Amino acid sequence: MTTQARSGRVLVIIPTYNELENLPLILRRLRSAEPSAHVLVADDNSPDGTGELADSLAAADDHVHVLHREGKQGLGAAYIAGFHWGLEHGYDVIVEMDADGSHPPEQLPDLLDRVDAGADLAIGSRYVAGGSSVNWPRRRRLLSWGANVYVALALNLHIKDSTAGFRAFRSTALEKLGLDRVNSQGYCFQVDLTMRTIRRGLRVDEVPITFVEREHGTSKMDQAIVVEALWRVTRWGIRYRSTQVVRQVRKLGRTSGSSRGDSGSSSAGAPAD
Ligand SMILES: Nc1nc2c(ncn2[C@@H]2O[C@H](COP(=O)(O)OP(=O)(O)O)[C@@H](O)[C@H]2O)c(=O)[nH]1
Ligand SMILES: [Mg+2]
Repeated sequence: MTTQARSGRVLVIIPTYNELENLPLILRRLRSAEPSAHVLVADDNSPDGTGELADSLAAADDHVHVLHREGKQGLGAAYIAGFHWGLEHGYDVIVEMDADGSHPPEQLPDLLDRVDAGADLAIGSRYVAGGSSVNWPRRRRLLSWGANVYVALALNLHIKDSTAGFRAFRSTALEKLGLDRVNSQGYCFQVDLTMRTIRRGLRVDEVPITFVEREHGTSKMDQAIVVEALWRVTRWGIRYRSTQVVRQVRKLGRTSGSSRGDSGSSSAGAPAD
């Protein structure tokens, strides 16, 4: 594990909504685990004053920046705004990390090492050998497991933890994903970006991490987030499977040497947007 000699400038985006107790703790850990990395706190006008606290922490540390957003618009929207900020400011690697300590900053160097070794996206995974989750309620474990099984069946991504939110993107990869067309608001945002990265033929590596349930504050996961994930993944799955069928039919048409001049047209082959 190294924290030196990164091949580029690193920005860690931390989205926050009511994370007053957690923010100073996570920033301290992050700054010591990867001292050269910069941090962008993307706060959605948290009623508990997390945004103001972020401002005062940023005033005392030139590696910390704050993006204030008008109101709660979901994790996906906060990350998209953060990605644009990071790309505009010339960072080479952009990281997603929760504020609540579930993503141990001490394991960030492992993700960055993998990007340095050539990955376009390094995912901190609970479900590869060596990965785990600690203190997670049974209900959340089941939800996470079910979501990953459903995504695997619907989208065929060959990723063990496609919903994971601790991840490092190479900026050149992010620029290819069509960020302006990402509409996922809640946590299916993670699946959306995993799918886009894979469908564009980019390299995705999974790195084992230990996910630790938060000790302070409360989760923002709610039923609407689960419903959004379900309908979006189902829609992507139907589109992916129908594209496959059309491709297969075309292939069969070609190999059977048909001379009937197949004039049918279809939209098969379009990348998942
Ligand atoms: N800016 C912003 N951050 C959010 C929003 N929803 C969740 N977050 C942050 O995203 C991270 C993960 O959320 P959390 O509630 O811990 O989700 P859980 O781990 O799935 O229970 C935390 O840092 C939250 O503060 C949102 O709508 N806007
Ligand atoms: Mg959490």
